[in-house]
Amino acid sequence: MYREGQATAIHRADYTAPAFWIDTVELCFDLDPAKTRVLNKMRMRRNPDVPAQALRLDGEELNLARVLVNGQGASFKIEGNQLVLESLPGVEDGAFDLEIFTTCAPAKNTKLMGLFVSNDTFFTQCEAEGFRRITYFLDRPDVMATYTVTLRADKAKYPVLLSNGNLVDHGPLDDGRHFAKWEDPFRKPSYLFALVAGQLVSREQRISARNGKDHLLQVFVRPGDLDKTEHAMHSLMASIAWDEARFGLPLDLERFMIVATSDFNMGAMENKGLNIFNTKYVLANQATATDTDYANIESVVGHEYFHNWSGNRVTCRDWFQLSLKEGLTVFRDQEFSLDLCRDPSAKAVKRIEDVRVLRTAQFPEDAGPMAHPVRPDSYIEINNFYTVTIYEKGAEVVRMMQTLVGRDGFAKGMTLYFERFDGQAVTCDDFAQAIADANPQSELARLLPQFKRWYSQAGTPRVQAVGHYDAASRSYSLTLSQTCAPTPGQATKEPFVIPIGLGLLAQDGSALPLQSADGSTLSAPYTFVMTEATQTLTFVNLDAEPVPSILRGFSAPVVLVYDYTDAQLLTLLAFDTDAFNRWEAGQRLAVRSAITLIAGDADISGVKPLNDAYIEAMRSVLRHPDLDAAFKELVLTLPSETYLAEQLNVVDPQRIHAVREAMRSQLAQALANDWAWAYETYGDTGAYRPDPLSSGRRALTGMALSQLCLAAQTSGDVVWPGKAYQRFKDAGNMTDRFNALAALVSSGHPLAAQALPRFHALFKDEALVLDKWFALQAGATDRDGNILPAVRQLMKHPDFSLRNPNRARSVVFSYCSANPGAFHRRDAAGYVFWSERVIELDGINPQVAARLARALDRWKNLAEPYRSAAREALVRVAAKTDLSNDVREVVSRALA
Ligand code: 0A1
Ligand code: ZN
Repeated sequence: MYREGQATAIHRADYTAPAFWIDTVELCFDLDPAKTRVLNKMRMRRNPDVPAQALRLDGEELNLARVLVNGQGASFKIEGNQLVLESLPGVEDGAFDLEIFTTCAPAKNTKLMGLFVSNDTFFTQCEAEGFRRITYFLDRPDVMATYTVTLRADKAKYPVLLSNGNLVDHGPLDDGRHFAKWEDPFRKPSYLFALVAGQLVSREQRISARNGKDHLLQVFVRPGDLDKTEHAMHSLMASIAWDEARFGLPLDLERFMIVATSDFNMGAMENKGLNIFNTKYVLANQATATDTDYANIESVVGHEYFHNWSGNRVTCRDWFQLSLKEGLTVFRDQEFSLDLCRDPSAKAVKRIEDVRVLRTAQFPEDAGPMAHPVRPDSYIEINNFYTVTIYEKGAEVVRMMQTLVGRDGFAKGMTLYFERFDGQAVTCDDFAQAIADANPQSELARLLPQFKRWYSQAGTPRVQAVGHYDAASRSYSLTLSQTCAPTPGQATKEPFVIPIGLGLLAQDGSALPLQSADGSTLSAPYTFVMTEATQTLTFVNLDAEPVPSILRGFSAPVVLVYDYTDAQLLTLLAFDTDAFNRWEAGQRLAVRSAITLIAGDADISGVKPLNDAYIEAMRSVLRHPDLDAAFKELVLTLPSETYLAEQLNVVDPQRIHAVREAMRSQLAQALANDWAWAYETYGDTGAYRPDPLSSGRRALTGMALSQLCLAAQTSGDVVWPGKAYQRFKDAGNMTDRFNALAALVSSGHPLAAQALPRFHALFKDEALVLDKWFALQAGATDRDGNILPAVRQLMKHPDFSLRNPNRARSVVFSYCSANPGAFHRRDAAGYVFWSERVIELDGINPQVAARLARALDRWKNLAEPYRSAAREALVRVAAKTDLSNDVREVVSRALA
């Protein structure tokens, strides 16, 4: 394949409006896996605001048969991936019809972009630039048209024919074929186009909205999967109700469809009225899905549904504005899940989980070679910018806006945003301006230009806090300083607007009122809005030095540096009224013990990294009568190896792994009786329901079992591994069954060798469960380098295929991206495996290959010999001449 010379960067500053508009599109498909014929008839007109120029349409891997302008043959040329029409005779001022006939080969489409086939069913994926793989088009989000789509296909093989909008006609054709005609009344960019054709069945639900309008909701799956659609349908109904109630945003379509496919590059896609989902985020029943799966389905169904307003009704002007829809929609799905938690403790758990993702995935991105602002300035391949920065950091930026204008003020801002921009393609600036304009008296309105640095400056700010208590004046001052390290292309940064949730505790743990020097009492919860490089706050009427609780609720996506004493952290862990900081105090204690050992050069074999105070604190949390199981599980989970690595300038992954494992096994042994107590206390959760409370109990029970099996490894106890095996066999739901299996596998117990084949045999026809089976083994704790050979073996398993993204992720990504202790080998064999897989995958699916390529993003921080070996592996990949732009961009940035 010829790929060289295509890789040119696109810059945000170069944006110009399109030279032509497309008002209507009529598409007609003759669906055939080997050769699908596409007739595309567009009503177009020149954009009078742009100098007259040739019409350039994007197209990729298409066979062009015919081009007609106003029904007449027209002259055209092909330049690279563009169809160019220089002269459009007689149409200079007005509108014209352009008809294009092309064919494409869906069965050969392994990239899963454009029109592809999965399990004999046709699907499309058009975001970001997939529509050009279906027909020649102005494939950019600011060109919005209304679509009429006719699908024709063999009726026996493809009984269900779906596209966006409303079904307006259908019927039989000759030769056993049939057709369906769909009309989408809403103007949309091409990336929201979709079609599906195949043998599918659906769960249906009719609902009446508040305004009395009736809607048909459908969840389409393969026959046999219908018993796994109830939760997705409930999640969809809950999403519809929530968006009406919280933001006054109704469902605007008569019909809303979700279709599941097992071959999908991402989680799901918000095509107008026809969401296409990875099966992972639709299918669930208690026998096959875990509590985490249930929670993910709820939030992804919500996410795609919420895009109907934030993304579809108001879309992005260009792909640099991607976070306009993604950051906002992640914020919305997070709020949805939070609002569904009735209990404050469950809300805290959800917030902690979201922050954990941000800190273990986005913070490293923001500190590495792929760092980019929430609104990037340039890219080579847009597919590489569907990142945790655009999504999760983007959501934090929206969250800070809500903090600055208040919950009601934010809702007003959203209303104004949709009033102003409905039906348009707009920018991040437009969004921020609308939120500020709806709240003219707010801090956001006052600070808007500075606040928008969150969109333009990359990197995670560090906020250093220093406290000083003055006994004579009974006052406490807190000096805050912010800095942000350079990122690629941005050497210096201006100060950010940083909302900092703040409280003070007395040494006995009680909450102290916040009194400022002028004598006024600040109402709780208090948020200080930091704007300068350095600022000092003073609080008075304090009898002793207080314990500061800073960045409550993780009020901004920053690293907080404060030199807490162990005693202060223990006070926060035991008493802070802010659940986030309570959890954070436990994490800080664990990080501290780990880092001291990791960064030193003492021999660590047989070491016990945790001190008694920490262990006793963990015991109190575990045995606490009032804390929820889910919260306990979070507190007792040690910081991940990835998070620990981020705290170090020079990373020795094996030392990190060894220290963390030592901590885990120390906790297992020291708390053995308490784990047993927890297992007995929480182990029976009754009839299965995936609600936060009982999920939390299962999570804690699973952790207890895993710790008890780990302790058994040292003590030689056979009882707990035996109980784990029993639970594995008898469990009434996948969460308990999988946790029991994982306990055996992660402790390296011989019973795992019996349980694994049994699990495979039980679920050999359940692809999503097999993914878990593969992932568990590829992600297992390394013992003497045993994981890499196991992974190579798994790739030879008859159920393995690199072509299926879920399966590739379950083996290759679970090893390379999620198992640092096994991947970073002194003999560099992990990196060799990685480079082979990146190259192999690139020939199949560049998007997935480029994600895998990112596993070595942080190679520059590695200690020797890892650093040199990782670099060599990157160089080996970069040396390939026919790499995709996707992988090329990632490895060149890594090596720059
Ligand atoms: N907009 C989708 C994410 C998505 C992006 C690209 C895709 O192409 C393979 C697929 C999905 C979302 O945010 O859910
Ligand atoms: Zn999204």
